[in-house]
Amino acid sequence: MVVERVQALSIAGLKELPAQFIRPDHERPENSKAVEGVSVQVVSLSQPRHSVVNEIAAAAAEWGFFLVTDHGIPPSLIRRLQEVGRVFFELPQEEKETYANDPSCGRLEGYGTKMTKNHEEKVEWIDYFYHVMSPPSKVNHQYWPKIPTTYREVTEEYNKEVLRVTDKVLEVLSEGLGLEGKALKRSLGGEEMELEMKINMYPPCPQPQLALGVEPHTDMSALTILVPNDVPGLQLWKDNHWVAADYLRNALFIHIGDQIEVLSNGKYKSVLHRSLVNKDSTRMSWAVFCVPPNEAIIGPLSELVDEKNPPKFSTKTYAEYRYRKLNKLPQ
Ligand SMILES: O=C(O)CCC(=O)C(=O)O
Repeated sequence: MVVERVQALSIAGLKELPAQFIRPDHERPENSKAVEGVSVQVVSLSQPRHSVVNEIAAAAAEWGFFLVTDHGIPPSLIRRLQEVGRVFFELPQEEKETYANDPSCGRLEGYGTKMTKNHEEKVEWIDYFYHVMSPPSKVNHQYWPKIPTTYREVTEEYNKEVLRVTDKVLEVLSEGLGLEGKALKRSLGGEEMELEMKINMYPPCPQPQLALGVEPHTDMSALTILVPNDVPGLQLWKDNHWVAADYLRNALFIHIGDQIEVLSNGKYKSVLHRSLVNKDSTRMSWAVFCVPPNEAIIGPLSELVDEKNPPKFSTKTYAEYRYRKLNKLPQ
């Protein structure tokens, strides 16, 4: 099946956006601008533990989103990660197509562009590359980019670092719920917890005021740890407004996803977010989704449920949750 890539459309020099990218009136960025003067919380991981726990727990409860600094991932590694992703997307189109995924037959890993399920649905102004990064037993290196040749080495190094930060954030979030540090990670499958890399590529768009890079959604992951390039675009839904998450060099943009919302019985919020696109610049972001294995059973943790706090969510396997979310069925 031939898929029309957004980057190829952009390079062809379109002056007007094709109809399938034009959002309905109420969704257009020109009609739903971000509120001014509100900024997201930035948490330094080098503070004393109790401050980190208090600040992260408050941000996760109020926003479902926060930035972390002083996380220990070397800035040079973040730059190399961004470089190998950028080089991949600069390859000739035919070369990128050799990595094309095929969601219709269940092959999700590789180079992709989101397709509509019917002709009414609008599409997003984005191409992406998606693959599993860990644990080793779930990794298929044959789907990873082979060019640049340093892609694997850099991504494996980043995987180690991001896993260390994920473990720390999960510990802090557990303590913020009054639980012992390992509680959330254990519920997410322990060492079987998976990290998935999605490189998002939003090329220049002729009419960015009418389009979206990704439409409003919450992540079905437990956590998403994202580093963007310096082109702004990510927005979060808070108190009935969109709020722009401004770029902060070397910070990690941490989203609470649906699985942590469920495990915490709603104490932590899964953040609704979207991304905008830009007329002249390419926006890119590197999202690492931290997800439980398919067979993990996820529901409100028993320690957080009692007569006064009945469960707000049903309990099911992650595979069942994902099937329902992808098919827009009630949970
Ligand atoms: O690019 C971004 O900032 C957001 C990406 C995103 O929400 C996603 O990949 O699910």
